[in-house]
Amino acid sequence: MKTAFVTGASAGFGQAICRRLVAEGYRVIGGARRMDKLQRLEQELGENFIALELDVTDKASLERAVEQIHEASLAIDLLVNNAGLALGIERAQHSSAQNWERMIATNITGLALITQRVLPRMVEANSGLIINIGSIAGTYPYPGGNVYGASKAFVKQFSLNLRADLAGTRVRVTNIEPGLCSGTDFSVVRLNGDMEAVQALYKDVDAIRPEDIANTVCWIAQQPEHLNINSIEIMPVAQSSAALNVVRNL
Ligand code: NDP
Ligand code: 8X3
Repeated sequence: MKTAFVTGASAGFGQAICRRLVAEGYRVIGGARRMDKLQRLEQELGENFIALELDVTDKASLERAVEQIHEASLAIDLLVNNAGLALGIERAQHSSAQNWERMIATNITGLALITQRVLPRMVEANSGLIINIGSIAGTYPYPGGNVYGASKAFVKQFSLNLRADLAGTRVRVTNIEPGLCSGTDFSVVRLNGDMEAVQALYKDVDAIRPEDIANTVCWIAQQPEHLNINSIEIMPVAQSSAALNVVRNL
């Protein structure tokens, strides 16, 4: 039986990915801070789901989680680095330093350190797949994207650089870059619980659903071992690029 470790398993994409991977026959370790949510998922999914308390911004929590996995002699075949968040949509000049620090700690430092702890055993086994959850915000700038988008640009480049370091091994790395997705807590967190703003964002838009991302993870994991899917960018049909902004009479 293959083992997957999914970070950010208590909501949104992470929860959908856990459900899908268990259905595909994986043993899944799901990490997040909210244990009540993970325990509910454990009740739903049964013995092939293991809830693991994890705060990727807390080095002690991260070390404890990785130790628990090693002590249980679980070799991770698939790591899904999904835990992440955006905080605020203000322009840089009006944003909060605290929000910036938390996004960097979660989306960059947390993701890099989890990878750093899991990778050596994958290399030793000469097998394994890392799927990072990036974002279209790592490629396309938009007002208010500032540090969030930059953190996802880190995920994009980190994924490519990992591939360079892993040359000569069979360990694979993919970056999934989704666009607008509804049905997760992402915008509730980003907009600080302003449900009117959340509803306005998704109004009359047929956005990506968490199950679409779970399907994508599953498809990547099913590819033959001689293939590496470097990146996948996904948008809802309803989302597309806009023209560059021009300000007149500046
Ligand atoms: P959700 O808010 O629904 O889920 C985020 C998950 O990350 C939760 O399980 C949360 O768990 C976990 N998390 C947050 N901070 C930490 C932390 N410090 N330690 C451990 N876990 C943490 O959002 P989504 O499912 O939408 O987002 C998942 C990923 O997808 C993120 O990386 C996001 O940037 C990315 N993404 C989302 C898009 C969208 O439109 N929804 C589009 C593109 C990318 P807990 O709070 O219990 O710790
Ligand atoms: C989330 C997608 O477009 O809201 O990463 O930044 S977007």
